[in-house]
Amino acid sequence: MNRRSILRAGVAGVLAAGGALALAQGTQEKVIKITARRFTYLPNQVTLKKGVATVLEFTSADVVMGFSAPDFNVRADIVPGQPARVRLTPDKVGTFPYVCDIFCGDGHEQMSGSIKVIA
Ligand SMILES: [Cu+2]
Repeated sequence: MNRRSILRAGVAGVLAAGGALALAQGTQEKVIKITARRFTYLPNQVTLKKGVATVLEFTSADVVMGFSAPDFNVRADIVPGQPARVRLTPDKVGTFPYVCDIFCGDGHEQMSGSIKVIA
């Protein structure tokens, strides 16, 4: 290998690394941010696409809340100051409820939302 080809190999290596990084960033999942506060989620309806991995990122604006979507077998504790991430790849089309499953006060029973999954 002469100097020039070593240089080329080095540049190619850097480009390949950059490409891998871009690929990693390109495959980043879709993230939907949801704020929970007594006794609502905002937004309280999210639309996902069947087969597309999505991260729901929950933040609590006040107290400890829960998130439970039994149709997809996912749940999380939402602790103030600590965003809770739930990864979900819907495998069915329809509208599915989710609820707060940690008692958060008078009104907790009404705290819910829905996940709409489109084809
Ligand atoms: Cu609650």
